[in-house]
Amino acid sequence: MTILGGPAIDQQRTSGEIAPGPNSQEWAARKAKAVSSAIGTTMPVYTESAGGGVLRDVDGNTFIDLGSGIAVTTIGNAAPAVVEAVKAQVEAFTHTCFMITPYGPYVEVAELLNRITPGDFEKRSALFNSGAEAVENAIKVARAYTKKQAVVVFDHAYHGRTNLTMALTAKSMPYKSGFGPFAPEVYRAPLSYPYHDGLTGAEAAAKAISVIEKQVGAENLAAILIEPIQGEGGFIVPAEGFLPAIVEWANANNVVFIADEVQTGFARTGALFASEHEGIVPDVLVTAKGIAGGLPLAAITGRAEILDAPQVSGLGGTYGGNPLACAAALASYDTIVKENLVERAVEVGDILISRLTELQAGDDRIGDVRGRGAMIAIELVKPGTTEPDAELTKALAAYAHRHGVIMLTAGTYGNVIRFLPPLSISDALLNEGLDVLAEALAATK
Ligand code: PLZ
Repeated sequence: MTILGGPAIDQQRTSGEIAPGPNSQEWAARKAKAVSSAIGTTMPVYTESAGGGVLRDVDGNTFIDLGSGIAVTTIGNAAPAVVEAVKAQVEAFTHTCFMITPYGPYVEVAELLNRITPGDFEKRSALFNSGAEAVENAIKVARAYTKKQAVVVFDHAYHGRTNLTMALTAKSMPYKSGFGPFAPEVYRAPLSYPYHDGLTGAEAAAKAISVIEKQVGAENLAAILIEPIQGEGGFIVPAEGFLPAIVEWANANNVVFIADEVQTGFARTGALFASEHEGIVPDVLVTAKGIAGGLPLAAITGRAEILDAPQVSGLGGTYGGNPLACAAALASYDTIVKENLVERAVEVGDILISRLTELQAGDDRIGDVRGRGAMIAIELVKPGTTEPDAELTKALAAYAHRHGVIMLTAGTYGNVIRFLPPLSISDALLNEGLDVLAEALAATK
């Protein structure tokens, strides 16, 4: 592993209990006066630098990063190739607006996405700034192409915080509550959730398709939008066969199948895209987060006839495909290839799964261990049941935070801890982070 990058940080965690130091406290006080209180923070410490799976705060405390800034810094923080590419681009020009005087890196990113996403048909791409913006645009092209309006999404889905994507997102608190009215023509179908529904993929798909046919009707349906592995919903991997059956139904009914790979994309799951695990080929695939090593970039990529369906100038935006973000994306993909990061994600996943199943064997509060590659979660339940235990989940995350490990929660019921470390993390640091989880479990027994 040669991509550690970032400023020179001791590759270790500050030992003992960490209380936010004076510098972080001072920033927190300024935040309270300057920043909308609606913007929450998971941890009370302010970042000074990060790299190689370690983050250092402004008081010199160091933390093991098991969250990658929510699946963004997959190739590591301040990865050298990204830093170099962005430096060169920022010195050449920062912005012209691709819709006014275009530039090559945007076209190169589109060519790259068309080449590396599943499906060997003619493709087109369009670039945006955030996952939510890209999801919105995926719906726009699906509606323009099919001349239909309805969109089907699934239980536990997360697709963003803009008006349309709030409607697509399942969970009310904190994402939607008080922010309605929401966009119309959005319908929700049951997801395959093996730990809770006990259904095979085929059975769960039949249930979802029946809801779609009875409550929406293919003749009204523009698109089915799904995360191949749900992110915020709790790293839910549908039972085998569920996704292929949904794709097959969509293909047979002139419905655009959109995969939201914002969280799963770019090597995270032990494949470049999670769609590959079951060989599904989305009509449109949405990417963001891990695409550009931390710079804001998002994309939709799909069948040429669908992406070309809207009128000329029907899609766009001032910053979409910003040259700095495009330069970062090209360098980031190079790093994924050169450092064999798809394979690294599989290795990271093997460590996570074996350590977590070992913990599960001695602890009946860990109901489920699931995920793929470096996208693994545990679901915490009341012993002997499948009833969610959000209190325990909160206590475990808080223990980890106090002991120098950045650990994220997820799930509709707030009872999932998810592990999505940067792939630049060492095995030793990853294991140390998991040791802290083991300590936290022991401390809460
Ligand atoms: N689709 C699958 O995971 C973003 C959001 C965290 P943006 N997930 C993290 C939060 O609390 O805001 C996400 C996702 C999937 C879409 C999005 C939205 O991507 O870049 O945050 O807009």
